Amino acid sequence: MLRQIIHLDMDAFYASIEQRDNPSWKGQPVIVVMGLDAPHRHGAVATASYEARRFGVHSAMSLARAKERCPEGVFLPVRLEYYRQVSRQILEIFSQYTPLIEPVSIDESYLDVTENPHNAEDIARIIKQEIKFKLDLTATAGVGSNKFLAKLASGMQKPDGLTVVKPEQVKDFLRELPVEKIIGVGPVTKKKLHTLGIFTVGQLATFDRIKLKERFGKLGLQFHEFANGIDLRPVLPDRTHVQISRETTLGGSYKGEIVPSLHQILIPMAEDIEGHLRKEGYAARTVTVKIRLDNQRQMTRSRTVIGKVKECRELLEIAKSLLDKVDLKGKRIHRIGLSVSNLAFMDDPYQPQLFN
Ligand code: DCP
Ligand code: MG
Repeated sequence: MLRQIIHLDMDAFYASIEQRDNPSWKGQPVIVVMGLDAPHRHGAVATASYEARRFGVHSAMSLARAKERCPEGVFLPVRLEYYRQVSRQILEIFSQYTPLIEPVSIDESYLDVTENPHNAEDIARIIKQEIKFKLDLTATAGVGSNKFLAKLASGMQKPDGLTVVKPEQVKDFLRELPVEKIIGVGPVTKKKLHTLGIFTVGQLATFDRIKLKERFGKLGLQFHEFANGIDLRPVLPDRTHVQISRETTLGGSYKGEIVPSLHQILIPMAEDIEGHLRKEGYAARTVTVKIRLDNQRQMTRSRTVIGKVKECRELLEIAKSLLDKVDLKGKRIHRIGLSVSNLAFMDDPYQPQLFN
């Protein structure tokens, strides 16, 4: 089935947030700088509002250069924690339309809306409106049948744009683009492709696959697929921040001496967590045991493993070894909790059907 993918990227993200919060800066060249408040360090531009870009100021430029180009600019320090909060608010809006959200940076995500009965263009438009209405910020969206096309589309009209690439338009859309638009084609590969007479994506698309493979190995085949608008990469929801936890209250009746019985208490929690992980197709990398004592003091012990944990038995083993490290003698235990975090796909990440 043809997929429906939306790529969303916020416009001049940090600068737009600052302009929103300080309306007197709207329409002004705002330049958000990393290291602005640390004068001994060399500041670098994190981003510039579109007004500032007209002066030639852009991300990664040195502060000194930005001041040269735009002396009248409003220079502000980065407030990363705050921007992260806004980023989470944006993800919350997305989550009303699909659970398949893959954030790729603080202001950029892929959404797979194939299962949503509405068409992707309408969803993208509504999401943009909602971001404007609720957060007073603008986003640019691209819609296509895969990630590669959706991202290219969103790059076409910025800011506040919406570009849709319909299946019948893919060929025309790609044909004249420079070959470096292909994922994985950096300056070196670009030169090599140029020596083969390949300057545009259209030329790459019709180039002999076998020759590309000889020249670039497997990557060559990948380039050829992208050039023909094929990209099978699934939208992978980021679950690394999610935690699955179970807790139980012991009411202070448990004394730490009875650690073996604490192990017993962990069993149903571990079983529960195992079931939850299996259902969602995830395994965990981090296991945490939390103990709250009578006097409200809390102890937490975690272990992150190199492999992945998914079975009750493994979970319990780690939990027990964590418990053994805590000195509970003579202490009254009020609550105990077991949780897993740092989630990853249980098997091959190329198995989106795990979600359906
Ligand atoms: N960022 C940064 N340093 C960089 C690039 C970006 O700190 N070298 C930060 C600031 C940006 C945010 O990441 O606001 C998002 O990056 P984008 O590349 O999406 O840039 P903007 O959202 O600022 O602008 P655009 O409208 O081009 O997306
Ligand atoms: Mg952006």
